[in-house]
Amino acid sequence: MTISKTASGKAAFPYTIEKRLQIEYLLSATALSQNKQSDGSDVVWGLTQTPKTLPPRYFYDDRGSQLFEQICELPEYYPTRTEAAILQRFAAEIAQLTGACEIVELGSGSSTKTRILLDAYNKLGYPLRYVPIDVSAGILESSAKELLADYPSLVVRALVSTYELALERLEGSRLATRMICFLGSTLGNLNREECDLFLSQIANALNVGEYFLLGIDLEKSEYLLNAAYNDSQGVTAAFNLNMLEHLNWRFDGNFDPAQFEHWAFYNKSESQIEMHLRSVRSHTVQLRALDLTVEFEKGETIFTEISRKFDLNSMQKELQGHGLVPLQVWTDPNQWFGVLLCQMQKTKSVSVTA
Ligand code: AVJ
Repeated sequence: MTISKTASGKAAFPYTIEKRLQIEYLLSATALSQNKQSDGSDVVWGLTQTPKTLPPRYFYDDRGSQLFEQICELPEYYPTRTEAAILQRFAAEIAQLTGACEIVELGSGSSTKTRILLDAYNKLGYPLRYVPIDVSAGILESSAKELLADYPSLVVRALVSTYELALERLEGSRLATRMICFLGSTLGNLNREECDLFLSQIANALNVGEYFLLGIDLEKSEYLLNAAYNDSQGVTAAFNLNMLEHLNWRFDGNFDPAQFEHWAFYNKSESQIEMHLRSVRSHTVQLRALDLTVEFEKGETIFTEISRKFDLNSMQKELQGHGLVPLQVWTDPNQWFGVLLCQMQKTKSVSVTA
């Protein structure tokens, strides 16, 4: 097909989908060998700790991402639909506040909520530029293609990457004012220290005046929280157990998921859901690619995830401390979930560590 040119010589729309899509694989085989984060050293470390632990990002192989999509539809799992309703209601306001911008999304998954934002920017006639970042290549590719088919003027530059790598890679290059979106309360997976480091990385990847859109799950009744992570259909259990299959595949292992059970509860004093896998009997597991043999006692656990529940006021202070100034905070009538739009302040604050 021919591409029409504008007076400035720049190509104008429509482009074919291929021309509007660029995918970079920062987790390809070659990238992996240079990348300490993905060589399995974190798995070896976690499985040799007491108690044993595994990083939550190993939930998300292609099947894990599909199971997570299913979790989002569960009657007990309120966060996704609550956040979507907040975005639905306030996306126009978000677009008005930021003006035209390049939307960078960390942990984009199937990009369902992104459509709400894209629609709002589209309505104001802003150019649509989307940079989804996810560790799951399959879901990233298929959702990017669906978006391109539905938004004829959209340009997508997808990164198959962890957040850390992507934020490093992003730092300099930008096509427009940047808005980094971190939705779905994925921030809840990070402990206080990791959260602090992560927010510094966000601040670093932003120029003065650019934006950070954050969705966080809020503290609420223990009953609702426990139900959301112990659904009656057992999808969350399958999601938790799938991490073992993922490790088998990635590191040539022989985990038998039938030897483990899902265990999740709300730790009120820490304001966090904790998810574990509990070994139902004593047995041994091998991960050949990591040269690792792991012994499990009956009842022994692997800590697979924390999901922190936040307080809106403390979060605003924390963001502010990183130079990310909250411009506007939105929530739902029950105050179950919060969405914050922050702007990188005029002079980057220099963090002083004692
Ligand atoms: C994607 C991290 C936000 O913590 O609620 C859902 C993951 N784990 N059910 C969450 C999850 C179990 C989810 N996050």
